[in-house]
Amino acid sequence: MHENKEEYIHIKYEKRGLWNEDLLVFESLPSTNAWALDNIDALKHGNVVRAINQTAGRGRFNRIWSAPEGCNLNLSAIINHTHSETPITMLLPATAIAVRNALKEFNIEATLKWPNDVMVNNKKIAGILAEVDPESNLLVIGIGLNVNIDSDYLGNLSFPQAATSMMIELNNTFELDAVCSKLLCTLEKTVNALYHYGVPYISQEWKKSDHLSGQTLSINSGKSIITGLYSGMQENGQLKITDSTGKEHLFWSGDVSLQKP
Ligand code: BT5
Repeated sequence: MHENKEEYIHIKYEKRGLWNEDLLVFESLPSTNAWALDNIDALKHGNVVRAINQTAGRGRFNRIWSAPEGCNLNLSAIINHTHSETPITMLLPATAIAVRNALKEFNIEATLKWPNDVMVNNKKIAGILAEVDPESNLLVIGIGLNVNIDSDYLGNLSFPQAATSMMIELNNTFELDAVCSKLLCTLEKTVNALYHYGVPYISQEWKKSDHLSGQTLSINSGKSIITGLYSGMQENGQLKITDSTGKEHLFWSGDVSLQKP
């Protein structure tokens, strides 16, 4: 393990990760994704790293993922995708579908906003960060799910996109371990389904709750901002939009904002 192993001692070590592999629970880590990537040599397919308190959670493009102590689910799942012919990029939508399915079990209906947001009532409830270790090719899929964050906390952060939590939606607090178990169960099922049925399974499930369906949107890819009509998620995970001249544009990543009708 990496030199920081002495610094962060895991508090639980259970066989309840994906496919019954180890789940490592830490009292506190800066970032579960960063820890997993730093210690990737000691991890394998199906391991899950969870932090009760995540002090420097990160989003895409090194943005900050905020979570007050002990309120949220912060975890990273390790997937070895090297033996599959399905595009690795499909693990990201598969994970979003798994989060949606877990929320459904708590009576919360969510929609999926390409590429990595899970939304409830037009507010972000979860974000996903997928990173690949370049040497082992292991995929680290980080999930941040707002469970017991209250609206005062979220309001003070004033994110560009409105945010919510399970507690705000149902006016109820949730036991984090129960939410974690449910989520790992739906994640395992969804990844199994991807490997068994292939990409069509993910496309079909995505369409059932596609947040962008029928919308005009702008996508900022970092290099350009293009506005157009949403034309679906492709079978490799890319987003397609059609601009006002009829030209089609494909994106691997970017920030999507909806245009007001
Ligand atoms: C994401 O990035 O949404 C990916 C978040 C992944 C977090 C997990 S937690 C476990 C694992 N370990 C990590 O270190 N990370 C992963 P992005 O699409 O770039 O969105 C980030 C933006 O979401 C921020 O710039 C804020 O505007 C907003 N944001 C931050 N915290 C939030 C929260 N708790 N709820 C809703 N929005 C939030």
